[in-house]
Amino acid sequence: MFNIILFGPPGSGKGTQSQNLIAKYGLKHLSTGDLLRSEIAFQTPLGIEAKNFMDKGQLVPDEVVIGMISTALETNPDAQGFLFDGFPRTDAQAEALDKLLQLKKTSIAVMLALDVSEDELIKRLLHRGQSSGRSDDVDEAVIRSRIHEYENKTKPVADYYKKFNKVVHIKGEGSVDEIFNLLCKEIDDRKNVDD
Ligand code: B4P
Repeated sequence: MFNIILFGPPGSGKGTQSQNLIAKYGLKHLSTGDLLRSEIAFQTPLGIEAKNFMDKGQLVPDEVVIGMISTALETNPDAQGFLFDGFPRTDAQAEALDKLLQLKKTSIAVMLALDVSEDELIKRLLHRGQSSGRSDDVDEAVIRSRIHEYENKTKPVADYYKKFNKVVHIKGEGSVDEIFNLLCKEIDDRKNVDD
């Protein structure tokens, strides 16, 4: 099994690059943002609770997202590997993920961290907000709250994986294809060792 975390601030290209990466490597894509938006669309109790946090640009409570990931891992026993997109976003989520993967006798191979400037993030998200229908992309104040949450709670998660020498920083500005090629090179280097 080969498991990757795609890491970075909101708007750094995680969702965009995930689509290309899962197509190339046959990994199961687990995006907590997508899972939460699906719960919201079906108006489940979990979705109604999560929407309150997401609309303010805040992180959803750890127990909610950890439960969702745990279920997703259980329901995909035959996956060749997982691409985690937008998860883990706190130290508690990272520790929970390690335990869940240990139960499956596997671990994270690499955390690929996309680096993008704050001005570029805001520009991208406001642009997406014009067409995405995502309420958290429309208001610049909400976007700034998301970036603030990232700086305070999510960025330190990279330190957790640095202890195990698993973090690689990738320049997340440039064309989608250029960034994709940089990501693939890092994955191929590690996959060849793993195979
Ligand atoms: P997510 O759904 O994870 O969304 P995101 O981080 O805002 O965006 P992403 O990074 O995937 O978008 P992308 O850059 O691809 O989270 C939404 C919310 O859900 C969070 O704020 C939080 O409330 C909640 N949540 C999710 N996971 C959670 C967790 N684990 N714990 C707690 N709460 C959680 O795309 C952005 C735009 O950039 C797109 O329009 C794209 O086209 C464009 N773009 C991409 N690459 C580009 C490039 N190279 N050049 C120019 N534009 C580019």
